[in-house]
Amino acid sequence: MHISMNHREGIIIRNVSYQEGDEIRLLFYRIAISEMVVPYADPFSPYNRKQAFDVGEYGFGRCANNLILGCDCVGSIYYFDADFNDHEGKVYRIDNAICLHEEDYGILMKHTDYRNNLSYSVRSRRLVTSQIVTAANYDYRVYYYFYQDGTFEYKIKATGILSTSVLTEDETPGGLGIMVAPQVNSQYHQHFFTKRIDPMIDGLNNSVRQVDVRYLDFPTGSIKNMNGNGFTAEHTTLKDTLQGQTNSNYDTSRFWKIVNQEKFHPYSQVPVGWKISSSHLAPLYAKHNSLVAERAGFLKKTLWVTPYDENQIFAGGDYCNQFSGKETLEVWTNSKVQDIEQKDIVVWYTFGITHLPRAEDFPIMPVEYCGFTMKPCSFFLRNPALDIGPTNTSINQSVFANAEKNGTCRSK
Ligand SMILES: [Cu+2]
Repeated sequence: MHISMNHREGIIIRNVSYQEGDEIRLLFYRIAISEMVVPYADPFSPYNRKQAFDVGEYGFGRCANNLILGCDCVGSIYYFDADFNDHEGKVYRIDNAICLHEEDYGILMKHTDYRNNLSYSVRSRRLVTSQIVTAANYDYRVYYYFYQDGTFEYKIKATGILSTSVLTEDETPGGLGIMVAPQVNSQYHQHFFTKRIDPMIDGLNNSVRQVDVRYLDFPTGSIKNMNGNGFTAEHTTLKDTLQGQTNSNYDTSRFWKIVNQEKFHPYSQVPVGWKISSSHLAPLYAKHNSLVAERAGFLKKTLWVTPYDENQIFAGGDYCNQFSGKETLEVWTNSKVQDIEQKDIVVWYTFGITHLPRAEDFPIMPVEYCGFTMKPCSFFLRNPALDIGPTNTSINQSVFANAEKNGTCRSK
């Protein structure tokens, strides 16, 4: 892969591929954040205008921190600096803008044979590239994780200071926030992150399949569902840009797969693919004809699939500041119905946090996590991490707390 940074999107990951023997398999052409929006819930002036666009208005690169060894990043760290231009065109440098390192992430896989109690345990090491963005009051820690089983994970860790307002002595938050200290009101709000994912799963032409889990229609007691326990997964290929606008559905455990319909897995008999899922899929609670929904119409759907267009990078429009919302992802997608099946496509995926602040978030907020994962889904022949050996103490230098003894991850 290539790692880079620009003033607006912050870290950009390009040309992600996986080498399997001599074969290099293409995965993703480009992954970056497209827009981030924080709409607040208070409908009264001046807060009705409070809706930060942290990518388009602030810039994930421009607001990047200088990362500090041992504080922001621990371990054996490689840093990248980032060079930007100021308002006069002069170059300025952010030292240590991007961090790259490996870290232990618990157990990748393990099995204990219950008959003889022999076990085999492989620890997970993940490659991390990260940055920290300070957008006024909030600090967003941004992480791209690459795991040995092929999993990609994008995680946001939000911390920093709540944006608060002062109440008079007899005023209350009125159901639109909570008091985190006497007369200090912290309003309800949401943090949305819209990722632009340009896939190339085993080639440039890809499709998106929606997966919904449903119980079988056959009634309990019928021959095809005698005890009523049956359920199945329904796969729907999204064919055009109207079908390509879709929402999460907890009732059907819905997720999406980016697939290449020209290449099938020999055992699973399904197109090779990459599954995208998140447990942080909040709907936009502002009304869909609100000011914020006009500027950020892309928040009305969890997923958008569009044909690749090199000019369509920013879901909130190229020039976001004080923008009316005329050239957003929602507007350009709805201006014309286009075919998206087995084409060079772009996937726009929104996740986020609905933040009803707690008293414990004040005066500085402990980290709140959200993000999504992409996992190979009948892409590899079998578990691609089988080539990783079992771990032992000579690798990770673990010791007993109360004795000088060595252990091994193979018991007996
Ligand atoms: Cu918040």
